[in-house]
Amino acid sequence: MPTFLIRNAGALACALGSLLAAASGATEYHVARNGSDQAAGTVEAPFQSLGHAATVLQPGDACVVRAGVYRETFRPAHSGTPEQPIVIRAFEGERVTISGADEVTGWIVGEGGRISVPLDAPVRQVFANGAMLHEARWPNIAPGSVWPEWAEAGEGSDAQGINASGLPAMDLSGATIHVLPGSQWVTWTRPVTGIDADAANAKIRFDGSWPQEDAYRIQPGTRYALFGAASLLDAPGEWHYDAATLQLAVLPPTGAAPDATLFEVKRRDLAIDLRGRSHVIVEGLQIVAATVHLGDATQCVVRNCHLRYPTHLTAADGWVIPESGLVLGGTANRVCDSSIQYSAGNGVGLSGTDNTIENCLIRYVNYLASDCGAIFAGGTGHVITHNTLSDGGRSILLHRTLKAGRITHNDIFNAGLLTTDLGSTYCFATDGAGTEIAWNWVHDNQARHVGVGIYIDNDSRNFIIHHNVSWNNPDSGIRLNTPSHNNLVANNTVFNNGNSLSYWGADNNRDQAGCRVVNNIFTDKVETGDGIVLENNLAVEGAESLGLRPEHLELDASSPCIDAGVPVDGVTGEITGQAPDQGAYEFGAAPWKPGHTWGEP
Ligand SMILES: [Ca+2]
Ligand SMILES: [Ca+2]
Repeated sequence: MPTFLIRNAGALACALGSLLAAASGATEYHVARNGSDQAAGTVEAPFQSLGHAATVLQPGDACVVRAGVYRETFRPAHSGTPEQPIVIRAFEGERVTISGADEVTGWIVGEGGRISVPLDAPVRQVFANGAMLHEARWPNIAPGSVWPEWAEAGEGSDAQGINASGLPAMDLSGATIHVLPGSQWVTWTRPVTGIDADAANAKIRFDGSWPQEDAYRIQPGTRYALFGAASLLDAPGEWHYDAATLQLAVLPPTGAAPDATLFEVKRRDLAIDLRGRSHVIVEGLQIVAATVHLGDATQCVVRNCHLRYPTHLTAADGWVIPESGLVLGGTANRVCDSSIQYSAGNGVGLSGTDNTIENCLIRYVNYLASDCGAIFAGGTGHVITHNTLSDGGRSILLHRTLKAGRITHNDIFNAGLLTTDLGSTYCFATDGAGTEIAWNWVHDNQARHVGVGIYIDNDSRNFIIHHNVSWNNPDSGIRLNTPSHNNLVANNTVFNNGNSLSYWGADNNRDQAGCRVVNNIFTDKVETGDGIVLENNLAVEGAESLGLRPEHLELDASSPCIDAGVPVDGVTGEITGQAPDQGAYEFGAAPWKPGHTWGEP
């Protein structure tokens, strides 16, 4: 089976990188917090900084980092070679953190438990004991959450302002408004220009000059939040930076005594900078408040690394996709056995050619509520396999411009935590050029409106969608919005959704020419257009009669789906019994399971 080979090729390359490095290491340099950059860099006399090690590493060398927090960016001066990669890794069994944040001390305790400190440079993100605090805002966010809370615009709200009920009278100087208008697809931010206190309700003034068509119109009920004004600092765990007085003020989280709390402020975007580098292996590092950049990199590997808060953003601009998360561009790079959590935008921004994301856990993404996801994929030929991808403000795996990709064995859930009309996987007007979406679990889309499992939106073509299980998606398990051409939907198990298979097209476009739907199990409504071939599907109402439930996706011995399928070129793998079965699991074969394999970070 081709997928099996490719999956193992990926794992092999991840492991091979380590072996090569271990075998070839021309020189092994050590770095420790208590070292010296004037030392020899040996285990007995280590360097102190990653920056210094980065200047001396030659092909085949390794940088072995001892326990501690390193507040700097590692950018190797040289590339490795295929036979002699450069390696940076944690010393065996030690916890090494590269942080984009700097420690802040010298707090002055003021009224009401508020503490403050003078800081010259503007502040973007603040942490207390490693957890993000929130820029002073309204409505307040629950402690421990990254998801914005919203207020709803009152009657009379429009592009020039929002009528606010429930907003205490306050000075909003310096505030920004974050708005989720119209159909609640994406958000915009704008500076607040004033507050009109004479109105029956306070009217928050700003320039809402994005297109005010239906989908984006500010109207009664539009969701919004305010942040960035000193007057909004009223809840434990909030902060405000005053650019005039150059003071950072914090209301410490409940129970966080200022003397016993580590406060940090983000100061660097990158922890590991491999832009334009080749054959560098990064292994076993904790990375916080900064990210890893592999733009234009070649055959680099990031393995067993755990990123938290890779990107923080506060400016939203509709459908604009900010560069965010781990940036994976270039050619034949691999990110494996790693985690990425708490990104304002993407978990991974994927571009370039033939890159791999494998056995990763990527979640808590897009709290900015833009069009970002756990993975935002463009480029060609990437392999996205055996990942757990969950908890996003909008779609989870976006493949808007990905061609000839392989999206296999991923567990994808909890899309739509902030916005509407989206897919756990999503593309629009995309030629997949044979992109395969297979052996994934796609479930529990949380969107309040049009929450879809596998969403192939209007004018998309040349996708092969097979052996997926799609359930608990309130709109549809699979959508082929029209026009939809040459898409193959085979051997999927689609149950407990609003519809099993559906479509929508502008002006009632029904064109699904060249699409084929075969060997699927559908337990809900199936709606198709013109030119599509439905063949040999089992369409029955109700999942219970088939024994399907999330904890038991395989067929029962009595299932009518056993041996009820027909062979499909390029899709049917090894079979048991007389013929392929319908649905995603072949009765009697070892059951497949998607997602990462290594547990919690
Ligand atoms: Ca507040
Ligand atoms: Ca069979």
